[in-house]
Amino acid sequence: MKRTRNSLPFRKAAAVLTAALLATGMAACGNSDTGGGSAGGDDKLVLGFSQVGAESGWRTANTTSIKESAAEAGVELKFDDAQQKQENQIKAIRNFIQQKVDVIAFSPVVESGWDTVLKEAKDAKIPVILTDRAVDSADKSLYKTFLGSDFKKEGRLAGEWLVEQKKSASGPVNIVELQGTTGSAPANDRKEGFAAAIAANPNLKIVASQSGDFTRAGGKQVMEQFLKANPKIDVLFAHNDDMGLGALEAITAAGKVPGKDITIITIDAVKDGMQALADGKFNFIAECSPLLGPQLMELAKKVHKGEEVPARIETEETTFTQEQAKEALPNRKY
Ligand code: GYE
Repeated sequence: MKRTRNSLPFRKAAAVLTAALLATGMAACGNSDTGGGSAGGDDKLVLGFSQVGAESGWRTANTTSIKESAAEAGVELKFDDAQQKQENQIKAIRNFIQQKVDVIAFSPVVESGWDTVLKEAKDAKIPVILTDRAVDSADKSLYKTFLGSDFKKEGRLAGEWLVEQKKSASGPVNIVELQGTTGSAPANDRKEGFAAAIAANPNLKIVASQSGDFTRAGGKQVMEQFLKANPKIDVLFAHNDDMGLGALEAITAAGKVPGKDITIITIDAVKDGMQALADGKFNFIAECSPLLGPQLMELAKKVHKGEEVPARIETEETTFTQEQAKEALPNRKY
């Protein structure tokens, strides 16, 4: 049968086509109404989050906190794990921009090199929140706010405790330092805060300092080298619990008693670290909280609505001795 404009099959096909066009048109409208991110027509906030990786107990607890809080807050989370590589984070952020998410949050693996991609987000009118780690961009308009810890203070608290412990030392106290990821805000700032505090006592000397990349394997490997190269190590300052835990193996293998022959100071206070402290293997921990999820969701909602938020929001933290760790352990959340 020949199809003319007025034949029934033609009219049916045209009707179906019109309905389909209308539906896509409406979906597209819905998108632009909510800033482009809420695919599917509902008005759920879409948050793109680029995580550093899964290098430590701290990071795993941080990821859990973010995922759980997103679900509780009714936020649609697009989560990407960058495996500790800046190029992967830049790729993830570009993907989020392309997908037109409502808000982008990320924990920058290193401090430098973000201006170009942050400018792309700004041009696309997608607000950015920094969580946990800072960037060194001079242009503060490239992000809305920073949520995280005062890493310099953590380093300072660790150093001040050591100064107090060693105040009656008559000879040199040799310190080795396991730094976090090279170029990261917590490695830079913890190093600086600790060095400033121990300057109070000229007997306290850092004899070796190297990155263990915030991992247990890195901590173990670098501590082995430290032990081989330095006959007398009195103190280990590790920028996180995981590197300290890795170093424990190297110290024991070298026939030394951790917590006694070598005083061990770390940062984070995750469960495994607190257990080592309670067991007398570590001597002191400066806390760094990974539970940033709930505050991040609140901030994401606010910046999406265009509300003003403080430029910097700092987490409240404390410190633990061995006795305090024993008390705190049963109620520790991470
Ligand atoms: O201390 C460490 C993690 O950026 C505060 O990263 C975070 C640090 C944390 O790998 O364990």
